[in-house]
Amino acid sequence: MAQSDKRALIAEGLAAGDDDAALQARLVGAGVSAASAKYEIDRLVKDPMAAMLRRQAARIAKQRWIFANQERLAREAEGGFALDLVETPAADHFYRHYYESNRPAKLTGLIDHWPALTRWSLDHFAAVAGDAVVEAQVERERDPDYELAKDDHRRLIRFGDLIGWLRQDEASNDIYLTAYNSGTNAAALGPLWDDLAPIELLDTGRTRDGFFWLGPRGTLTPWHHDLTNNLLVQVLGRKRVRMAPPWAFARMKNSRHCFSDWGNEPLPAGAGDADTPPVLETIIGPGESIFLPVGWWHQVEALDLSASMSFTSFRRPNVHVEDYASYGEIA
Ligand SMILES: O=C(O)CCC(=O)C(=O)O
Repeated sequence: MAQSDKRALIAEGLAAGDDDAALQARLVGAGVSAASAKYEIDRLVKDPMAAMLRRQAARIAKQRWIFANQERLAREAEGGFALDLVETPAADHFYRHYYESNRPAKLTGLIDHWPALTRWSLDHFAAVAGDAVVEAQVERERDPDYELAKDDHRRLIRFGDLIGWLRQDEASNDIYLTAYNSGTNAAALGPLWDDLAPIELLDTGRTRDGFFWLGPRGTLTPWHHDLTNNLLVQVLGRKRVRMAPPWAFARMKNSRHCFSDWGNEPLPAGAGDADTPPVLETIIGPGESIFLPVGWWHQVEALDLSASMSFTSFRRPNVHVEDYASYGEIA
């Protein structure tokens, strides 16, 4: 085995927290002779990089213990590890028990006053903005990384053409008008704001501060976490939402940015195990919302033709993204 390969194995072992015996087993297991493995390991005593890697591995192990405590406490909570349903939450209750506690919840009664609940339909969208040109995400099915590569999938299309395609009522993940397109679509879809009204739980001074989602049955937003707290509000059709807690980080296979290698895997609701995270699952229908706390992993699937809004305009700064990179984004 080349010296550089041996060094790579040693680095991998040190980063994983191997002690000398485990390092020896790792090297011998990969085909290095016992004598050569011992020679390499003995040299590590004088290697400052090895010492630093060992210290970092110990710190990460300690962080795992902190996460494990959070998991234990979440399971010991009244009702166990479960998703609360809160009907018409009072703001102080919501901020104390969910927003500030970093706990998700399914919320009802937030948008009962929205005209959109009775108005929104494909006919309505065609009537108010059918001739507008909008941006949507397209050709998603040909690309397993369609979310990570979302800039490559942006296209301008006539809103009326998108609506015509949605009228075929085919299940598809190929086309989806998402929050990511909101900047481009602000003017074109401006008339839709006449169908909405302020949500009491949010900062009601921030008008037109929300994101529109429209797609067929079958759209899939893969497992990821947001960099803000997020309120997903369902207006038309149903969506299945699966969520996994931040303390399940090690089981979430986070290899790039805020995405998980679990992708579109329908991880089962329940306690999880050594390899899979605990998962909360619910379905939100018209008038229902889900609070997605910052750092919580989620995956969303449209079960019907679906229109939703999402909001980040809470009565708190919600600025977690600002220092994200300084904590070392996974790239
Ligand atoms: O509704 C969807 O498809 C995805 C929503 C979501 O992931 C979000 O708002 O962060």
